[in-house]
Amino acid sequence: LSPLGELQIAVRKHEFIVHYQPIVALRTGNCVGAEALVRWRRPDGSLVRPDLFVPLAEESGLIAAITDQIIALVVLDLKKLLVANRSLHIAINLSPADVRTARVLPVIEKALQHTGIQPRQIWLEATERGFVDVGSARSTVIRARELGHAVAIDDFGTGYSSLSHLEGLPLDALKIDKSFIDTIATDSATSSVTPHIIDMAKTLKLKIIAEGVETQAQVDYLMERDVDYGQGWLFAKPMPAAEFMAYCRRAG
Ligand code: G
Ligand code: G
Ligand code: MN
Ligand code: NA
Repeated sequence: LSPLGELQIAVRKHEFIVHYQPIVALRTGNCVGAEALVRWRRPDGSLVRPDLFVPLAEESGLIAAITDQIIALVVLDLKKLLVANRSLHIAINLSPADVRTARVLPVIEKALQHTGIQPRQIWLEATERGFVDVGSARSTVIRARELGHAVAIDDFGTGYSSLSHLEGLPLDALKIDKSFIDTIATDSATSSVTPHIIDMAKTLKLKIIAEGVETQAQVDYLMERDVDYGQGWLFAKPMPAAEFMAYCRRAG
């Protein structure tokens, strides 16, 4: 069976699960939400990381069905989280095609009906690749925000977004890619770029989420520059929903 054939079967059999990586307000240490990260659970119980199948899913168009399954899983988990908590948000990753077509917006709208989950509790993340066609991305972002979602640009700094690209987009947040966070408190060439990304995000009035935070030195640097949120192994690795619920109870 080809990799694509296997992935098709996985979609048919709903073999995808979601782990949650907490997003923490740096100033208070409180958990404000999480990013939903898909894993493919093979019949033998092993978990396949998204970087090993999302590209094939995107090329083949299977990503749309996978995204729909993730939306359903996130809504089920958020309903349980609501019992324990109040205003947590979950960020869902959109593929570039989802950003171009806005196809997912009615899917999310329908999934939220009769759940008690507020649209503002669903954040949408898309990498810079999703914003290459600014015209269609812009209408998706506008519509998503009309519906009450927040929209973040993901992995910022790794793609081809320019300031002029972003200026036309009414985004809520920017996630600074881990590769830039890694350079904090080192003297590598890219470390001089990180403060400029932070300044640019502030100029555009975007909330900033630092990805891949691993050390307290990075937190200190980010807090000095008023970065709002962090995500990374220093706080927690991605984890199943039940563990995330327990984490939220501990971390406020
Ligand atoms: O969890 P991990 O670090 O292995 O995720 C790697 C990358 O895979 C993430 O940064 C993200 O860009 C992508 N990814 C994770 N979950 C999803 C998802 O549900 N949909 C899409 N399109 N991409 C995802
Ligand atoms: O959306 P994105 O492709 O950026 O997903 C983040 C990925 O990076 C996740 O798959 C997660 O497992 C991984 N990750 C998150 N935090 C850390 C971290 O602090 N260190 C490292 N090495 N990887 C991380
Ligand atoms: Mn992401
Ligand atoms: Na990211």
